[in-house]
Amino acid sequence: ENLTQLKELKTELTRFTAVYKFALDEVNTKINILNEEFSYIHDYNPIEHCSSRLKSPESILKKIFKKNIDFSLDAIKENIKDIAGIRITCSFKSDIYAISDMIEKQKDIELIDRKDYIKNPKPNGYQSLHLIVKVPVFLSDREESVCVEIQIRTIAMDFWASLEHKIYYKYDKAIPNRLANELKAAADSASALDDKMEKIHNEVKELKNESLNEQLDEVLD
Ligand code: 0O2
Repeated sequence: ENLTQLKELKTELTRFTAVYKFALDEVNTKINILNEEFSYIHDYNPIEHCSSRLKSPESILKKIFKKNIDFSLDAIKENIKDIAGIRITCSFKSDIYAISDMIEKQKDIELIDRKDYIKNPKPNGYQSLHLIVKVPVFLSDREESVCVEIQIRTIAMDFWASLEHKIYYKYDKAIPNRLANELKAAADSASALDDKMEKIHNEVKELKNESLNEQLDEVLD
């Protein structure tokens, strides 16, 4: 009986996740607008890369078992907040906060949760800013508030996270101590690299401004 119930739930889940796809489309459009507008103002793109994914019915089911959640769509909606996921990779740490502020301030976005693993990295070294937001999706006969998880990180943080993810699965989630220490050290180096790159970027910006001012003075003289 459980197996039939599980099969039915899997079919239902496929239908259920459609609304999350619409929410992803909406948030992606918002992010594209912010990126383009930012590049008009600041003369560079703060977003290097943006990708989105829908959790598959299989992964949703796995999470239900892992977290001991009820076999119902309401319980899934309430407890699994990362069915729709967007990952934004930025050039610099300051861009992460600029982008997240712009997203959080939008009138139709409700901030449900915010985890700053940049200010407070995980013990293994993981860094990223995680937002859980709710967006309204307008359907033919109703409006639904849908959760989207947004992970924002730099290229260096993303590089680290993708390697760590592979190692985690390779060792079946029990990484040998020596490797874990090396990974932590690599996360610290990635963070130092981010700081250095941002410092250089700011100096270049300053030089650009100075030379613009000089040119302006010459024209005005
Ligand atoms: P996947 O395959 O990326 O979806 P949750 O388990 O989501 O209910 P939690 O643990 O409080 O609750 O969420 P958190 O801390 O916000 O992290 C969720 C996601 O962040 C993970 O999703 C990963 O994508 C990423 N993440 C968190 N910690 C790490 C880490 O140490 N290493 C790497 N590489 N990624 C991390 P999933 O569902 O685990 O995986």
